[in-house]
Amino acid sequence: MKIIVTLCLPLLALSSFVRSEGEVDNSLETSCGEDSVNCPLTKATRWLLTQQEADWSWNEGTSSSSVVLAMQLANENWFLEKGLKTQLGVKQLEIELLAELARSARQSGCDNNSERHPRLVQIPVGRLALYILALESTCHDTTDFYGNDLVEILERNMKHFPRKDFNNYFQYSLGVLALCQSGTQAVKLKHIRQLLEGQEDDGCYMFDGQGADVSSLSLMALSCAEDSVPESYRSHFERHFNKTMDCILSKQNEDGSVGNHISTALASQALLAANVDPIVWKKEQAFQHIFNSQDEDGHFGNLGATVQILPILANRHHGSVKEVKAACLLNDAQPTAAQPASNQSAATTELGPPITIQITVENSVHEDQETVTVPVTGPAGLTLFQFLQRAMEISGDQFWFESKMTDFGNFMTSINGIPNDGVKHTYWTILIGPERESASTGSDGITPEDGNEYIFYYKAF
Ligand code: B12
Repeated sequence: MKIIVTLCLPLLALSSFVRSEGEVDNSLETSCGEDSVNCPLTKATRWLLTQQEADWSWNEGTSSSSVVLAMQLANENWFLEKGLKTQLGVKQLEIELLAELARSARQSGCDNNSERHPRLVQIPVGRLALYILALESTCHDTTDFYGNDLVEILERNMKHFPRKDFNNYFQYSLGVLALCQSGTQAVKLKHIRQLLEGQEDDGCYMFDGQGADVSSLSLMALSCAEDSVPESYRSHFERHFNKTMDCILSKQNEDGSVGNHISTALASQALLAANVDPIVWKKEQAFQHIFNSQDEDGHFGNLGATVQILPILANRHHGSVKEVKAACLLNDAQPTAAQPASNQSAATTELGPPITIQITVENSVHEDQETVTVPVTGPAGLTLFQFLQRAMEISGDQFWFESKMTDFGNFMTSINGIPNDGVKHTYWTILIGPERESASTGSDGITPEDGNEYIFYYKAF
């Protein structure tokens, strides 16, 4: 019970701080109030803790950094209270990064006898940035991480943009957020310029779609880097800063939403980071929209959605690591009592009678590529991803695919030998049914019903 109370404390503290500034903002209290067990923040953090695996990682080691970051943004005392599972989770994060650094050094032909060169690190920039943010939020010195200067590595790796695995401004913004909240905390003008260069005429960014996820990350990064902007560049900076803010605000609907619940949470974080008046961005409605999307179990659809939404439930954003770090200095916390038991018995899905679905592969980029449709039969209750695996087993050379694990589950990286191309920006997307509706989640999050059709559509962005 102790942890529940603690988790909600930052909310209460923050809302009273805001009130002391003269604004009345009850939205967070409404969400937690006296019933802290049911407050969205508590429910979400408890769910994330149930997702910790037997080796103390999250999502096969893919998501430990984003979970640790989100947990710390939700409540900096999570790490400082020194709960055993928390410490093991953070140790696991360190091991994962050390393993990635070692793998990367090996791939670069760097063995134990040669000097490790930071330029050779091959961890994608977005992932490295998330590691740095997670480590910073848990009181690590990222300029000396077991002898590695992660900040210098990040700087060097941000030089070549765009390139494979580092080709969108969501990742670039994460890089800037990490630079801005680690090391000397100064962001070089070239990084700020690059972020502004990515803006389209309306202030939005590529891949924003109906939401404004990329613009939101960019605005958080720009807000964080604002202090590094030299006077001579300030008016240019402000013009562009305001354009991105306008992009986000222009996408907000009457009910406070900006695209789906994830986009709404990121937009809210961005507008909070940019100090926009909560009345202007309909904070209460936006929060309500986010709360309404929460599952009984506390998650927001999947792990990726939950970690991205969590900070705003604590009235924080991706630029709040600086604030969270301040607690490291006051680290005289006592070891805590037990943490809530994590429910490691993964929910098992009941499988039903056999159903048949159609999987269509359509290529709008290479027109000579024939459209292929493969029927697959399997028990109701399997996810679309599991149907895809079956399709690959039974269809001979008609259908095969490759995927990689991410915070949001399995991401299709190649189908029938055609890979996503991050340079030409041609990618596999998922459309559903005769209406060809764009899927709102990936193949792990979709549970097909008999007769459903899924179109894997290769298109240029
Ligand atoms: C850029 C982007 C894309 C690009 C990725 C290529 C590129 N150049 O980077 C493209 C356009 C290909 C894309 C496709 C899709 N995307 Co997308 N994408 C994003 C975005 C804006 C940023 C991702 C990123 O770079 N993260 C930063 C890095 C550090 O993290 P990362 O784990 O390495 O990122 C990789 C994965 O996120 C992966 N990825 C991207 N989208 C998706 C979606 C799913 C379901 C999965 C499993 C993985 C995945 O690509 C990233 C780059 O390699 C996010 C926004 C967000 N809020 O996260 C949406 C987002 C992740 N995408 C989303 C969706 C729904 C899709 C699609 C299913 C859309 C569709 N109908 O086809 C497809 C996935 C199809 C597939 N192949 O499996 C949703 C996921 C929602 C959910 N509840 O699961 C998000 C959150 C947007 C949103 N607000 O709804 N996406």
